[in-house]
Amino acid sequence: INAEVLASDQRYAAIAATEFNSVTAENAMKWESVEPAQGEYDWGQADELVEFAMKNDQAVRGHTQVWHSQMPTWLTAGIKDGDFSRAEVRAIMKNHVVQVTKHFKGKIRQWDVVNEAFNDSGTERHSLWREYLGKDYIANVFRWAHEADPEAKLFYNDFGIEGINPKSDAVYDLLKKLRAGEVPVEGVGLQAHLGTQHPFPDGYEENLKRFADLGLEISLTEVDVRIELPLTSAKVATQTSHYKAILKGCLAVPACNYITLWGFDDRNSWMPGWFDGEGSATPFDAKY
Ligand code: 9MR
Repeated sequence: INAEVLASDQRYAAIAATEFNSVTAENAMKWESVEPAQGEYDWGQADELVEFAMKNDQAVRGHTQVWHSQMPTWLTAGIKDGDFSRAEVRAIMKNHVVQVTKHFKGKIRQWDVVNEAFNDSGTERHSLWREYLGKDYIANVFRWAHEADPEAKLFYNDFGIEGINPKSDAVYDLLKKLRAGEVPVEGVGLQAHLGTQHPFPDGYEENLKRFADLGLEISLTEVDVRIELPLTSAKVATQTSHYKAILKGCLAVPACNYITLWGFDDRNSWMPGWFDGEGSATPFDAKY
């Protein structure tokens, strides 16, 4: 859910209120949104979304705490300028995870805590976090979040890990290791940003099963299926088939029990802004 659109567009709000039993903030819970200046929190939009969800009897999925993108400038610029020591960066990170988790304690039952920590090749992404906090940062983040709200289910979330490939192998290995070390991670989020110009991810159901066998819950967290415009009936048929396949595989594996669309309409989807000439990715068109 895009918080600005929710506040300004009645038709959008009406669909959001009636068609879904769970909502996720597209941007409103990200670090740059909630802590725009160091120590100064702005929960406004995020809280409005939570209220909206409560009013409509919906769950709220938390997205996202630790990511290399959409970090506040005070932090990225500060790190770049050498304003913070390694220990300070660690303390800032811990504080962020604790504040955000606590703020929504009891309201958010599932959190995409760590987002996109791997490259497509399966190597670790060289984010600031990896660089400043060292190899253990992911495990620590889950521990901090769990301490702040022991009831929330904590997820690792990434894109391109729907099928079996080097990246999903790497995520699998990480989660296996974390589970064996009793790190409180309970689920994996497969974003599932698909496109009709690509074949459906290879080994999808097998991949779901191997994560399930680790004792993890699986969520599809950001589903959309983009099309290279203009639309043709063949492309739309492929889109239908991708949507069906992603849903069917999830329904076939009991541990896969949560599906979130990354936007529900082509009017407000992130898609056209990011992929030039592509769109029509969501169930509702630009006229809702
Ligand atoms: O949809 C989000 C868009 O409005 C933001 O500008 C963008 C910034 O990177 O993030 C988009 O959401 C991303 C999500 O948080 C994580 N997975 C990829 C999503 C699409 O880029």
